[in-house]
Amino acid sequence: MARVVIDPVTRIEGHLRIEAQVDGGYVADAWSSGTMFRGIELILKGRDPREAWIWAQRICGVCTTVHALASVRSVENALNVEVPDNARIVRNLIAASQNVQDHVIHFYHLHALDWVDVTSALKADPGKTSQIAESISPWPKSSRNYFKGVQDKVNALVTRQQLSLFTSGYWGHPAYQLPPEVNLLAVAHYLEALDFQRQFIRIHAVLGGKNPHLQTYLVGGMTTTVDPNEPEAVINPERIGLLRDLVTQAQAFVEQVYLPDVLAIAGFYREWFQLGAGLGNFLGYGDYPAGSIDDMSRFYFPRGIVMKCDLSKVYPLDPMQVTESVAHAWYEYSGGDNAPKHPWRGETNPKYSGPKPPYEFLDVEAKYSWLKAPRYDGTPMEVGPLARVAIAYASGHPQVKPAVDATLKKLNAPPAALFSTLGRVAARAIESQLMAAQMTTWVDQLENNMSRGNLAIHNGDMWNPDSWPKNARGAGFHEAPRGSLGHWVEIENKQIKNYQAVVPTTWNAGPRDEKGQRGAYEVSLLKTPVADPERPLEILRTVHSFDPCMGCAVHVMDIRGHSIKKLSMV
Ligand code: NFE
Ligand code: MG
Repeated sequence: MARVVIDPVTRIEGHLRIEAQVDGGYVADAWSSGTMFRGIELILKGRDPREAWIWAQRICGVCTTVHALASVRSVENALNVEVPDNARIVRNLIAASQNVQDHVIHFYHLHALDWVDVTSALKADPGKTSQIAESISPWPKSSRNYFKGVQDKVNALVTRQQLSLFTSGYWGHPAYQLPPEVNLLAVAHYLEALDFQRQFIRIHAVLGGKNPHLQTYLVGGMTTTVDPNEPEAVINPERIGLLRDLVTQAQAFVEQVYLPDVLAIAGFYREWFQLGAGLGNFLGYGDYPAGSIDDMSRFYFPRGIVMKCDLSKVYPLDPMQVTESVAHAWYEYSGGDNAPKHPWRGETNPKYSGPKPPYEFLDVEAKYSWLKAPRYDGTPMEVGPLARVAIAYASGHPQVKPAVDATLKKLNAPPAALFSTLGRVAARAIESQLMAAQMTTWVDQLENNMSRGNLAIHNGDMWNPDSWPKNARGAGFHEAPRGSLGHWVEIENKQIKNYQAVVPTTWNAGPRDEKGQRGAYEVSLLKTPVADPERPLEILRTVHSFDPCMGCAVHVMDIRGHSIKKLSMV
């Protein structure tokens, strides 16, 4: 029996500690802890709600823009403001490109090395890699010489001991199962994906002025001027052409590189379609409006709940059922830590109580994380690409259902296989494919509006605070790359009285609640095989399959101590 401590978990954003009890080669119990406090909800208090998005956006630099969007939506909801159609479209394009870029980075740069052994790629026959590449995709960079060049490049890095990009991996671990040729294919695409994501996110530079942390939001719309006759306008025919080019490149990369790689790699790890299922309960606020934000029936991703992995039914979602528990989090609530609070009554009162001497492990019987524990109707839920895909699939979504069925067919797997570690990986790739395709529709809509003379991008009706009610409150929702994001704002006398963000990674990586119910990571790790407790690669596979972002999750110190084994990965 061993207590495995992974702290810090790397190849994520932020500071995550996982403790797992490993008995007889399997995880018997697990605890997830965010080890850093930030306090952005407190920083927002007393500010002008029109500038909330600028501060809220600093919750994260990875999903950079998502908090800006949730924030302006919460204030628009409070002040009852509609945004013009062009602002809706620009926001959809910004969010969808964030989603695609984030998923590509996650698969290649944050997660692939859990499945891909870089050192094995050096033993590959580049000619065979070329044959494999050409058998699964029309992607042009697939010749023997190309893969030989990649192999030589990696070999030179190894010889010169410049492997920093790939250092401290568990190379040679028995759980790696790809043949050398597939490892080489993945390493080549790891490097190509670096270039792709850098090029593609120019979309944010166009529509947001910069990336990360876009600058073009406004409560009531956007500042991205639309004018077909104005070369200085942000959106004009030339820019529409650039957007179209970038979207076309994204479609090609996702369909010809990302998705085929996911399928190829998954084929060698089929047992991971049975591992890491987790809670089986999924929540999605839904997003990507086709009209008014209040017309949820026309969202691209529908709002809803799937329970117990049952894809035959989607339950309605009522945001009033969202609460956060601090029974095991380093906060205190007026009214007692065992009484969860809805975000409109939410409080952020940090109270660090640390682990107990000798500081070896988290004090899991008491408080052990800076993340609160979000719950829906008292039940822990998973959020993220798998939740969105499962809810849309169960709703019979006209694009999502065929895309999921096609992928499952290629994998020769039933829909139940989605509920797994690899199911999360596959859902993220499917979602990227769908989003890249949908972006062309939004570029078309923007062009149509522009050519018909519909140039409105901002609604200034509420810009004078004297027109606001004395008291108002609102909620803004967004489906961020890692899942369902909610911002709740209370406005009094033109200032923010209270601001609460309940964030995707808080849902997934949160600790136990007052009833002792585990969070999504904690459940998904149960029964994970661990071949070597000194190198717990399998635990990282499942944790990384959620794409953790702790900066987001804590938004709101390191535990110093000693453990049986401290482990870190690149
Ligand atoms: Ni910091 Fe984030 C996303 C949000 S995750 S990455 O996606 O919101 O909690
Ligand atoms: Mg919060």
